[in-house]
Amino acid sequence: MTFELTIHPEVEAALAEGRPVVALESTLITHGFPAPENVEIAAAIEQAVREQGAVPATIAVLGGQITVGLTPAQLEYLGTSRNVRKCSRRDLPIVVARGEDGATTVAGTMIVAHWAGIEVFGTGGIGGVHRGYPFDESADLLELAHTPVAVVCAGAKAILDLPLTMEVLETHGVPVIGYQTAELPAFYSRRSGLPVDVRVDSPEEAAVIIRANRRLNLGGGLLVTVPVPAADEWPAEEAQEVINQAIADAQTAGITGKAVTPYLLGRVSELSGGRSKKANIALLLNNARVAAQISRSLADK
Ligand code: PSU
Ligand code: MN
Repeated sequence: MTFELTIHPEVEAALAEGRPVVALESTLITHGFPAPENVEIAAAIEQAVREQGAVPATIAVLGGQITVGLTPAQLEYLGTSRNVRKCSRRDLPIVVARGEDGATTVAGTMIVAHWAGIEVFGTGGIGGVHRGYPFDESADLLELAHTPVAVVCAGAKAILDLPLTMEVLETHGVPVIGYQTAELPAFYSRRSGLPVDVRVDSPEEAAVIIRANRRLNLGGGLLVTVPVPAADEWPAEEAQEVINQAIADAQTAGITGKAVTPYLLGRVSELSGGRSKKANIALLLNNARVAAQISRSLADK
């Protein structure tokens, strides 16, 4: 299987030596933020991983080649190119067959990270069940059911139906771990009112559960949910109005399928005058740091 992968030498060396590696997704670069700041944000996320003593492995498909760990030039290319397919599980064979560029979602990144032997993946928020459209359920949730990677995130995006998302995670047997919280974070804001399955207070405590998941060979992933730092929080009461407006605009504009999430995130960013973006960037950097700390705990056995 691994014959399809191109692994950056630095990532390959770290994996071979059992040193900590953190997988990072690329959809947030191509579909989450506009150029050129997307490239700066991606570089800052990689830097945050490095500062905590782990090696970042940003995952994407370049010219049909599944790539683990990008060079700065590849990151720049991806962030500024206009023809990059948002790549979830179902898109992987298409981009590989056609030699296209693809930016991996949470689901796509989990698959490739697992192939490469990376156990920890840091991102912003996972996809989930869309509000008012309970059949629009992100493939991220199914991937969490099937692929043993720990996804460090700030919960599911607040544009989603969080209670239904939690129900689906429960159905699929995905443990939801609260990192220094007993409540599921709501992406831009710290609280959702929904309880997580277990609270941990340190990277070591998270690593113990990830190791148990590996030992039990349950086959699925885990979610480690980290609240946005308090200083950068966009309180739920304020966010709600903007989110409702963005959802209404998506309906009016007739946005469907995989375009829904990028549209909503972009619209929320516009309507909030940058308020959502500040929280989004802060939580991405914070999650990258926590993911790196957990991968370090996992590495020292
Ligand atoms: N969170 C962000 N920005 C993003 C995403 C999440 O802050 O761009 C992306 C992730 O890649 C996630 C995807 O996997 O949105 C979910 O898309 P969908 O709802 O179509 O499954
Ligand atoms: Mn969808």
